[in-house]
Amino acid sequence: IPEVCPPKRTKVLLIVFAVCLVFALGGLCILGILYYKEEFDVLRNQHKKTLEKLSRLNHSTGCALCAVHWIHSGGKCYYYSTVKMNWTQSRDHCVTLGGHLVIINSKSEQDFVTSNVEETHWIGLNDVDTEGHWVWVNNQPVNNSVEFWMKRENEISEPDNWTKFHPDGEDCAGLGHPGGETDFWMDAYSFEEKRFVCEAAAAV
Ligand SMILES: *[C@@H]1O[C@H](CO)[C@@H](O)[C@H](O)[C@H]1NC(C)=O
Ligand SMILES: *[C@@H]1O[C@H](CO)[C@@H](O)[C@H](O)[C@H]1NC(C)=O
Ligand SMILES: *[C@@H]1O[C@H](CO)[C@@H](O)[C@H](O)[C@H]1NC(C)=O
Ligand SMILES: *[C@@H]1O[C@H](CO)[C@@H](O)[C@H](O)[C@H]1NC(C)=O
Ligand SMILES: [Ca+2]
Repeated sequence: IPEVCPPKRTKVLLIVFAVCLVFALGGLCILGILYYKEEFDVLRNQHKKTLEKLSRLNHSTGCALCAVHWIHSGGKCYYYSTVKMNWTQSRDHCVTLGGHLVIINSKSEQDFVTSNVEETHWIGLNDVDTEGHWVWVNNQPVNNSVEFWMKRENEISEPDNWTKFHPDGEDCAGLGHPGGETDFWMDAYSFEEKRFVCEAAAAV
């Protein structure tokens, strides 16, 4: 009687081959999963970074743009100088940069501007033209309900028009004074060299 079943050796080979195939497919599967997982992680990272960028933009600008080195706040751009100049040079330098010495119109603007300074800075306020009449660089007088002159308990408050070092007195305003706190306005000699804060409209 002829043998119809395949020989035993062939059977064994087939089984071994099948087992190998299963292992090979499994390996491929794992490689594929690892590969896609890596791709997925890269994509997920990119997505996360993009979201962060968007959120930063959202937060920092509310669709307003400031030039490089200028900081956005409340629809305006602010520039904190690293160089020191006297008041008139500071005023002119802000104009050269496309802005003006900072004009402080609210408590929140005062808080923002002072939050970024750690030493005395010029602001856009002086009484050069009329003694005792403080005007901003846009010729607007100081609003008496929005002023942040330094107050002293039992002594004269700012502006005190100190004449100790110069007989003309003090005609320009800055945040604080050299070596002192910077949260309030003080008058100072216009020829003093200080850092300064410029302000400009934000591009929308
Ligand atoms: C950006 O702001 C808009 C409106 O306030 C908000 O709907 C959106 O979710 C914000 N996007 C991000 C990425 O924070
Ligand atoms: C500041 O001091 C100068 C020099 O003494 C004086 O001419 C000027 O009137 C003073 N200004 C004020 C507002 O007191
Ligand atoms: C001064 O500031 C107050 C408070 O912000 C405001 O109500 C008032 O209109 C301002 N006055 C002038 C003349 O701008
Ligand atoms: C500021 O410095 C410039 C250049 O040195 C000078 O011409 C100007 O008179 C100075 N201004 C004051 C107020 O000292
Ligand atoms: Ca003073």
